Amino acid sequence: MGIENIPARLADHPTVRKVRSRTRVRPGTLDAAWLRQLCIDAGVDDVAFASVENPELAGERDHVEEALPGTQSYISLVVKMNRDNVRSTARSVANKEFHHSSEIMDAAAHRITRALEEAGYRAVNPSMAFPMEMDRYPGRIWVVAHKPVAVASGLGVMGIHRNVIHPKFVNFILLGTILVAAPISSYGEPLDYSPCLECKLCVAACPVGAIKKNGDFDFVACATHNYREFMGGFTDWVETIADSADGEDFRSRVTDSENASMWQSLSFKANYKAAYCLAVCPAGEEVIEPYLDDRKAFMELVLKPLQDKKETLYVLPGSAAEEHAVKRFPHKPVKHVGSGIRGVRAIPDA
Ligand code: B12
Ligand code: SF4
Repeated sequence: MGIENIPARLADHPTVRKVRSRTRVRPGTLDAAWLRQLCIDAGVDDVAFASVENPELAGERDHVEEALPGTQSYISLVVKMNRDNVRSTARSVANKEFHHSSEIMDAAAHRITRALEEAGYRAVNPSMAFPMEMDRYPGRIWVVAHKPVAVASGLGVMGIHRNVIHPKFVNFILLGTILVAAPISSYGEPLDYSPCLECKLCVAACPVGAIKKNGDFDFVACATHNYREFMGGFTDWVETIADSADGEDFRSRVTDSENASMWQSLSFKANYKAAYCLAVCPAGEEVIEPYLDDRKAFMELVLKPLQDKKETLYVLPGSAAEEHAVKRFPHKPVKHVGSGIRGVRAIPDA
């Protein structure tokens, strides 16, 4: 619309005069090579693109349209984590690695989004994980599901543990997605093989049996133990406070260590209790060599310390997770807890 088509009062405004006097650049198709370099320079380790039209991503479409009306493309991002930190039996070390890498991802995605905005494109960078849309909890709290986008873009394939395995960096990665309201000059293709070796080390490592040999995933078992200090686990802890007769009664239900750990989660960032499925995965070009050299030695070095670690396992009473924990890890004490989610045992529906 030319300046002659707007009301005189608006046309005379200094902002309008300034903007109308400069050459207008209309954002067109994003050049894939330029965009890739922009992402790498912003701090990610790998990047690929997918179209919203991709039938594999049909389930995401309404969600991303809500987040950024007019979304046309996904920019799928990978940030590497430091491997031995993730493998450490010290939870503080592994958790710091997850949290720090997640900050790198969010910062990089923010920088890329800023650059796109300055180039005239509409784009949003949903959080790599938390914070999420808790008004929808316990439904779909995430804005965009990063895993299917990464798979459709060709950055990796889901392994038995249902995490994306990158052909080089394996699962020592976090994922991010930027939504952009423009087409990209070329989109990725899914990999033509799965980097997963089907070695089942992830099955052997999970202390609550959440990962099944056939690739099924017991979401509740994982969330109850690993996410003891997040969402449902936190709600269950609060209910224990509410249900306790007095301080002494509360201390008989929750140990000092558990309370200190909850304080730490609330003060810094929430503690994951495991992630052992990722820690032990030997696949991928950057990781596989020690496993190929000596599989037994690899298991002694990486799997056994996590299996041997004495730690409390949180399970729903009578669950398959409890049965698995007692049978496979008799040296790890099992503690009965509630899920903190209505309708998922131990909390009645509202
Ligand atoms: C929900 C969620 C979880 C849930 C469910 C996991 C899952 N397999 O979906 C829980 C809390 C268990 C979880 C745990 C972990 N997660 Co998580 N999680 C997500 C989240 C927010 C969405 C996942 C998703 O897309 N699900 C839908 C479909 C695509 O996944 P799906 O596997 O096909 O289907 C599963 C879910 O539907 C789930 N499910 C079933 N019923 C219900 C009900 C509810 C209420 C929910 C929430 C889920 C759920 O079970 C299905 C079967 O696997 C993403 C972040 C994001 N915005 O994408 C991170 C993400 C998938 N998580 C990630 C990580 C690293 C982890 C942990 C290692 C965290 C940790 N440090 O311990 C563990 C690993 C557990 C595992 N083996 O999967 C990474 C994975 C990176 C990768 N290489 O693929 C992501 C992508 C975060 C990121 N930005 O990098 N996570
Ligand atoms: S640990 Fe083995 S089975 Fe599990 S995801 Fe990695 S390669 Fe696949």
